[in-house]
Amino acid sequence: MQQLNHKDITPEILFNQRRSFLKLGAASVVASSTVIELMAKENIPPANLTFKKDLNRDHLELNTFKQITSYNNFYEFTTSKKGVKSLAKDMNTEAWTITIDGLVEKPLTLDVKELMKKYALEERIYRFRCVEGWAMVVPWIGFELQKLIKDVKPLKSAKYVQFWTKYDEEMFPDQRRGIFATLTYPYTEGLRMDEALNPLTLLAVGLYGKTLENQNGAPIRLVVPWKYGFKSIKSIDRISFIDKQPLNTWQKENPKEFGFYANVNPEVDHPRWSQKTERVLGKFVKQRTLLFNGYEKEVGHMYRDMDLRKEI
Ligand SMILES: Nc1nc2c(c(=O)[nH]1)N[C@H]1C(S)=C(S)[C@@H](COP(=O)(O)O)O[C@H]1N2
Ligand SMILES: [Mo]
Repeated sequence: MQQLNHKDITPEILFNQRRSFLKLGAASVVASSTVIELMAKENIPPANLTFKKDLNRDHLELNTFKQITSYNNFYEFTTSKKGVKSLAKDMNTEAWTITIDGLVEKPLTLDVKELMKKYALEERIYRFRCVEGWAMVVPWIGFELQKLIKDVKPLKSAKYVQFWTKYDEEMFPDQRRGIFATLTYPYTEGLRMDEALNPLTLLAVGLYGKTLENQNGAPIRLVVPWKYGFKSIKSIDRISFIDKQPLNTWQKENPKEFGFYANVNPEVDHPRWSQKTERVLGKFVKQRTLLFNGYEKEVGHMYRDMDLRKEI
């Protein structure tokens, strides 16, 4: 450890020292060269996570930290994508536990910080596609959900995994609105067991080398890169193993427009708009939507026997 002179102590260092996540070993941060380049250019806050880098074999072009953290869907705060960031500023995620229960041999409740020490973190550079037609590329940091699933030992009867965002009216202004709220809370999502076990399915705790910004679903959120963004539920406090397909929030809200599977598919239009193309944040020209958001090789086998036009 290098001694710090008092003159070296900037407000930034003091701020970071208060962050207990630093205990995870901020000294050794490994980032891909693509990420380091962008960090220098984009004035990205200091990295505080240790992780194995993604080699970015597909040469995906990353969206900037600013783009990813300034245009968000997080209805617990507001439906205004540009408004989430400032409303989420004071969300306190310091003491955050996550409960894993239902049809498992080893139910557990533990602090997210403990979870982050338990599983080696890795970077995953993924395409991300919202059902509304915008898309981006994000360098997430997290660990495969399957690692956690294997440790809690699901029973044979467990066929689905259901996730819940925290319910806390102090934290989330739209939850306080009661019957006038935009959605029914807590926000919930689900995956079939094979989808949950797929190596692409990530529990993300950071992006661009740093713990998640509140607006992106701190301290822990799901990332399912081949499905529309609404499946990637934010700020999770409970994961349950169940035997029946759960109703997810958007399906409950409008079953004609949103389904359980929500696989990205250019051939299946949303009732009110085409899904053939998408707009990447920061670009003016639209690009073609890819089947399973470009992850057909990794996930296509799970849907071979399904009619993707019916099982939306
Ligand atoms: N709890 C919760 N999770 C959520 C949402 C939400 O409103 N509440 N919005 C979803 C939608 S529609 C999208 S596109 C992504 C957006 O993630 P981002 O803001 O990190 O880009 O979060 C998803 N997860
Ligand atoms: Mo979305």
